[in-house]
Amino acid sequence: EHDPFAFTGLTYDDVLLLPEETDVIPSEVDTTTQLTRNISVKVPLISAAMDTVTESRMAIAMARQGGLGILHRNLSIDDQAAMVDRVKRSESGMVTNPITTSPDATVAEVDAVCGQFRISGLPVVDGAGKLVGIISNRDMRFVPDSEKATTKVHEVMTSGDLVTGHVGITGEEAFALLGKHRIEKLPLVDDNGILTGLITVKDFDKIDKYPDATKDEQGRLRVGAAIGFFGDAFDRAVALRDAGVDVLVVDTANGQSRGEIDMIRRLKSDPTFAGVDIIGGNIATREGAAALIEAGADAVKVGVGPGSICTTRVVAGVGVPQITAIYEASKAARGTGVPIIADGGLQHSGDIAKALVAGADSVMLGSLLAGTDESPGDLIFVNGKQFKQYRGMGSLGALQTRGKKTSYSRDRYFQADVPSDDDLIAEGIEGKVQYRGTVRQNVFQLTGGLHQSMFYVGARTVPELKSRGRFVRITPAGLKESHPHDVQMVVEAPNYRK
Ligand code: RVP
Repeated sequence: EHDPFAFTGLTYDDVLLLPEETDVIPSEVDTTTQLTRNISVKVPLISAAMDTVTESRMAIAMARQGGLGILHRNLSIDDQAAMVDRVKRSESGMVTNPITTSPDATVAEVDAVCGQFRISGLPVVDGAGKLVGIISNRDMRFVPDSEKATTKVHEVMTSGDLVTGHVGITGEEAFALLGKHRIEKLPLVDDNGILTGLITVKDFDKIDKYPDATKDEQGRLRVGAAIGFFGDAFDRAVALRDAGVDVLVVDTANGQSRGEIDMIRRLKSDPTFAGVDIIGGNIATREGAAALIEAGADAVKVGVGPGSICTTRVVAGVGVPQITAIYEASKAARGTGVPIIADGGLQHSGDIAKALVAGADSVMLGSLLAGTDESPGDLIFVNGKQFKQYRGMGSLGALQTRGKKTSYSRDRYFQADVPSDDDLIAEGIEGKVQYRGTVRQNVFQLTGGLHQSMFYVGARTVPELKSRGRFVRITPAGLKESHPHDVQMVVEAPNYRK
């Protein structure tokens, strides 16, 4: 029987977690959780695939802090693949396929490459791939700017007495060699002197500095990237896979659509994608989640309309308040081993635990990260206050083609066939959010809030939180009481904003 008023939808502000008996303290909880079938993260936070949130800088910062970044898809295939490459090269036990230069390249060229990848030097190889030297900032420092375009690498590189390691060297041996010779880079070579890898001292520093980092088997940071289903979407998936992406998100505004389901099926049945987990989304019902799981998704992303910049619920009148959407989707996922990602609508750290108790395994954040240093775009000053731009991927700005060849965001809203910018129907807005410092500071406050939630609920682990957590439904009066009231804030709190 078709019942048009099936149930009531609740969202974050409609519920609170009940305090429970506890013998847990916040500092000893473990927030490790399953992101997809095959990938776990120590921090359940994912940055949104939006062009004002996640490019390579954000993805690197999120993975270092123990979460993950999903690179947006409103750019060319080549540009997006290059971002994957930048993240995968950013930090590792060893770079297996290091960027190199040739003896005949110019110092200016090396400078440009180093700047682009934020590295301090390059191994120099001949045409056959044989290591002939190494060039670093130290070698280039005394070349005057005016001569950089004419000075050749072989004139300034270090080539005599090169310290190298042999392929298969252990981390400890490499670290000892770097220390003994007081050098920063150790090229690895095979018996014929062919360059096979590179170990840098920075990689060891970072292991100490980012103990929670989300890494692959080779010690490289993990990264995800969004794709669609329309046009050359499969070529995009192939390019991202070849660049080393760990996770692909088939990213549309209605995951329960033929185009998306077919794309997930195609990727899951292609053995060349066996090493890449596929996330499907977004859906907001039990049936939607079941459809994506049936298609083979390795995780299901939930959220139709909760996003801070989203107008789908008013433009189309469609959506499900997020706590109910998560809860419904989690019913379809139960027992399947497919994790749920709660995407959009989180405003405060307390919303993370609410999402997990409702049935999610991790959360995706847009507005809470858009104001950080690592998001794309410059600071905007308004009346002496600092802001950063933040816009929906369904906003007019993201959908229209003005000034570019095409918009890659249109098929997210199933408008790839719309002939002119004038005929677009936006489902998002363009705005700004307050500047809020580094990703590190913000992730620290967000996970800190989650630690407090877990203490109150008496949960040492995320699975314990999910099974122990219970909600109370609240009224608008209860919500008013939850926030600071009857007082004027005089000091800015690090984790509270109205
Ligand atoms: P929020 O964290 O509330 O800012 O929401 C971010 C989420 O909003 C994204 O991950 C995405 O699912 C959704 N989004 C992005 N663009 C739009 C839109 O234009 N409607 N919505």
